[in-house]
Amino acid sequence: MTTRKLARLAALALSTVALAAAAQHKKEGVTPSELNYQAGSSPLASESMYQSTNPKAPQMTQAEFDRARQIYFERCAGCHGVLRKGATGKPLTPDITLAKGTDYLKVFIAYGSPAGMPNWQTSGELTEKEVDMMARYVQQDPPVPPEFGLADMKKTWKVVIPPDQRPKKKMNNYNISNIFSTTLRDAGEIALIDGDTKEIISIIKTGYAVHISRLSASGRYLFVIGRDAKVNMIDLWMEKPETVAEIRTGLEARSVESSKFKGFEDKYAIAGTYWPPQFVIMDGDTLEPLKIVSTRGNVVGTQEYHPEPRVASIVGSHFKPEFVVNVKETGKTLMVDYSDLNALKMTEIGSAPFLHDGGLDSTKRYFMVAANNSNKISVFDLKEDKLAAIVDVGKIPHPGRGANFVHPKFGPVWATGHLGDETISLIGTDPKKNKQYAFKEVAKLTGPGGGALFIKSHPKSNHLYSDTPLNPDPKLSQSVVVFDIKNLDKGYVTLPIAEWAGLADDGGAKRVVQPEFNKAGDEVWFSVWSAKDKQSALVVVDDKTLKLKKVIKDPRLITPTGHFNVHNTQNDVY
Ligand code: DHE
Repeated sequence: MTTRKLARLAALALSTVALAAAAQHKKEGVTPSELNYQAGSSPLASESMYQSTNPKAPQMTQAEFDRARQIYFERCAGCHGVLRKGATGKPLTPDITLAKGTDYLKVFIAYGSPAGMPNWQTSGELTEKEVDMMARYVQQDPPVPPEFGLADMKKTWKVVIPPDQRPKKKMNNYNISNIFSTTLRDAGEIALIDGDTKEIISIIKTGYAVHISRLSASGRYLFVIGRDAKVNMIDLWMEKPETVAEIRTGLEARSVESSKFKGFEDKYAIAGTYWPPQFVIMDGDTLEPLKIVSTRGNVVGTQEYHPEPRVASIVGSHFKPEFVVNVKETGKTLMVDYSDLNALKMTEIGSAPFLHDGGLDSTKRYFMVAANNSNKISVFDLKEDKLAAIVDVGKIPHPGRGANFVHPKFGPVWATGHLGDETISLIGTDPKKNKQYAFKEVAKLTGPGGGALFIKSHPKSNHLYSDTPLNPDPKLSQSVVVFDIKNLDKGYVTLPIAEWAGLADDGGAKRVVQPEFNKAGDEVWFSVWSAKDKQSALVVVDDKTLKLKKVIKDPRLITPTGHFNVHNTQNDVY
């Protein structure tokens, strides 16, 4: 038998294994949407990169290489890492991939694996030709994107309106503490919406695929970060709020925050980047970059060196002049003391790899962060700068910032939903009066299914809301569930939010995403998120009656996802 025939037979045998694996995969409930959530598009695709050639790798034309690189950064880098050294997905460096060979790799790319690799070809996402190209591409040396240092940042830094030319007092009649900043993801914009009148105040251009908004301690400045690491600083005191400073802090990012400790209000801003793996502390009035710190280092536990540990969530401590910076792949949380930037002190606390999103407990003393692919919540004491606990929860916790409420039996708890299962974990957060429940998973509620991203409550509300936008069943992805905090055993009621939006029947996904309260805590806002060429909307629900209060529709509301109420974001109310 020729070597070619043998290879074909081997590939066939492998494909049968992979198909069985894919079936098993389904049984385990890993859905394509969960996988695609991690495999979001990276703006690095359009950066020029250094490329070396590996004589042992299979041949590729320059055009094939460029296209494969683009596909890699759009589909694969989120899990396998920019340098292909592995993140939540396996490493794909040539020492591993060359040994496996093109036929073997093609099968895995085409059919996926039970460990979480999507079935790119059988799902129709990639053609057979593209799969072949990707199998050859991952055997080449990984192209390396450039670093992004102080000089690069300064080149992009613009103070549009200098501090001395900005208003000395609020110049508009908006109730700015009840404004919502809504992410218009694929438009690269945010919508500022008046929470009282529900009218759009303005649409502001921001970075590419804008991700989150955060507020300065005073509530005057709004910071918005795009996936391309562009930060916009918007002055809410202006007659018509606008960008007063902007900067690019790297090539890819997700997090921005500002200093909240007494005496340092509005003094500093911070942005964490996915690439390069670093964070930068900036002047809180102008965004001038002041201090850059790399997060490259060793993974907790194995102590192996990781060349690209991404900066995930960041919170400003209310207990010390510190930023709490969560480094994803190394599983380290850095308490960064900003009281003296020249003699920067950092307390590094290891917990578990894959730190992602999280929020504070109701006293703001404890920070709870999902180590998502470790199925754990790490709890940090921000007063003592100590790890308080690591709590086992369900599959792939995804809290957003989580939800705080007082449980009738367990006292104050913080809650998270999960991407990988239908449970909602409640963790006790009161070591003073409810010590026996503190930092333990005290209860599991049953939600409608996996694919949950955000959960929310409010000190004035008796309800707990959980979305499931990534559930493959449209009935679930287009609705939210609500629990009565005083009667959790009764289970949930379902609100058909997308149906209430009354959108055109245009085939849009209409995913219902991210509950967010207004300042008073008597209304909850949701995005109904469809593709950029389809109609989307915002839906406002009356928290007391759970009835529809208002649908906000406007052709400018393109791909709304997250929304951030000024008061609640400024004061960490959730
Ligand atoms: Fe997010 C928060 C990263 C996909 C909407 N997202 C965060 C944070 C991180 C992160 C690190 C925490 C920031 C902080 O608190 O400082 N998100 C990522 C990804 O890496 C990922 C998985 C893939 C990607 O390519 O970006 C991803 N995120 C999404 C989405 O697909 C969502 C649903 C829609 C969108 O707009 O892109 C989405 N992420 C959000 C929102 C928050 C967020 C709304 C803020 C939650 C909050 O309440 O503060």
